[in-house]
Amino acid sequence: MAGDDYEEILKYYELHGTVGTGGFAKVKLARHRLTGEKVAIKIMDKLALQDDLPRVKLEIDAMKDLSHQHICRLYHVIETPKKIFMVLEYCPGGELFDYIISKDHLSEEEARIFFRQIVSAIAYVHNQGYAHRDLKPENLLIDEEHNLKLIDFGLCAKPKGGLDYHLNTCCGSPAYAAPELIQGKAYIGSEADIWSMGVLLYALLCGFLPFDDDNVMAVYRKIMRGKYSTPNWLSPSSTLLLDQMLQVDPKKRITIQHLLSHPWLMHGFSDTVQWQSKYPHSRPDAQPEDTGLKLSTPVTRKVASKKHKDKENVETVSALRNEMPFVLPKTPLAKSQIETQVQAVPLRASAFKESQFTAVTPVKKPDNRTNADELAAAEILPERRCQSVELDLDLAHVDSSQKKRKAKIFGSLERGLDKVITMLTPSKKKRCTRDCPRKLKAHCNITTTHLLNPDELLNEIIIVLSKKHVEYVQKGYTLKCQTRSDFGKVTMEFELEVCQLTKPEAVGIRRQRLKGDAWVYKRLIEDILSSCQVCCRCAELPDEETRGSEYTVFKRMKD
Ligand code: 6BJ
Repeated sequence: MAGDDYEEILKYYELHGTVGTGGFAKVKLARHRLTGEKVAIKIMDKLALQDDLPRVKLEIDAMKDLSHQHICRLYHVIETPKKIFMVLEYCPGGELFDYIISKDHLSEEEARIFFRQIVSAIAYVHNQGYAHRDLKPENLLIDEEHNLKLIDFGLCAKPKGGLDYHLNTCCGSPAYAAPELIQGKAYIGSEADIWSMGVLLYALLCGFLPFDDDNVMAVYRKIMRGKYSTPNWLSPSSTLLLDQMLQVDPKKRITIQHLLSHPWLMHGFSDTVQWQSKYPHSRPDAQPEDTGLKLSTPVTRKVASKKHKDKENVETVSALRNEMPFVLPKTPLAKSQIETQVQAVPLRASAFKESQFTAVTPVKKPDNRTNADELAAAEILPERRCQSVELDLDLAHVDSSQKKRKAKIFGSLERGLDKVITMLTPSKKKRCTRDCPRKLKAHCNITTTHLLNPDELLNEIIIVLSKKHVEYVQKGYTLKCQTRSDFGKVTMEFELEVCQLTKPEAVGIRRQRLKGDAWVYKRLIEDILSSCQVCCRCAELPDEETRGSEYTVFKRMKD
């Protein structure tokens, strides 16, 4: 029973809205019942995981091993017969990707602040003997203090003989992949990470990718040539640093040690990048005593199907930690030590054309939002109906004093009663129907409009979605959208929510990518927003340079 799988997690956490879905995982916001601490919970279905289960174990082991101010913390793991729950540090600022696109691109100063944090995290990761192998702005989240936290260690590698051992698995996102990796050559994980960091820095400074195309093979060809253009706003020192990172020959590429004190990273700073962990030393077996949660619960394995192995290395690593930076053995390759599994490179979805958006969506009048309407829409998309049962409403519906009270009440109750309340909570939430837009604060995921009438905007968006054959299900002022490939596979999921902004008083659109390629999503959202007639002013503004024009919708609607 699904309930059994959630029973354990619900003992400790109140679950809220979904903020991300992947192939086999979804991320929900949650709150620790006793401490009130907000967390994000990655929920994975073991059956759906199948061959990817080892990747999850790898991610858990890596996150247990890594404890750093710029790496998302793993507080708690719960395993049930069917699910794995990873309780993770809460990063309400969302993805660095969304932050970049909301600003077009970052100033050199702001990019430097973020990039120093990225270098710090990666220097630490490499020093611990790991390579991340999927560095991209979607895998960097912004926390409450506007600091970056690296996530998603599902593709990381820790070669047994140290990081100088070659790897063979081709993984990560094509646009960020190093030339040696896409050529299928054996490669050094740390060198490949430096290349991805170069692509990442380019995205921070430019707002678009250095090697991009609708066709994945063309992306690969561009990467292998290593030629890219730079917009005129880049300073010579930024261009030089990018050139040092984006060297096709990995041996000519700058190393992480050199990055720590590179003039570009030092500019305006008196210190080199501090990469050592500022957190107290690690949890030997991820017993979460020092997890940051004031009141925590032990790692729970209701049914421990397999015991974690690979404990031999952990001690050695702890002994090396912070003491022997980057001194890793340079031993020749043994065949048995080369990873042989070659993973299929995930296809980048940017080749989507409008014509590929197939299924037609139920169009509903926004001023006539009834339960019957929702059901009708859900019937057309049955999988959405299932999902909407799980998509419980977020905490914003509850005022903060109520939230605090709730946490307190839960804290003082016995376990049994606690469970009863847990079971009652969802149905109570379901009663909340929204007949006015939520009041939200301006945020990088919110586009401000000049409009004052939310219904007019909602109507307009619905018309545009239908024209573009984007499927949606309406839930009050939220449109849960998805696109599909010609084969019916869901390629992208995102939410658009018409909201009321207070300062300045205006109607806004909150957007949230749940699934799919971030850059494809960006183009689609820009297309949708610029197609809204009520915002037609945006489209009439003079074009900037070819590249820039693509990215101005967000900004123009704000101006
Ligand atoms: C991870 C995801 C960690 O408030 C929010 C907060 C989004 C936290 C957020 C706005 C919002 C509010 C309500 C409803 C919808 N986090 N925090 C994957 N791996 C490790 C950590 C995370 C994800 C997070 C995201 N959003 N949206």
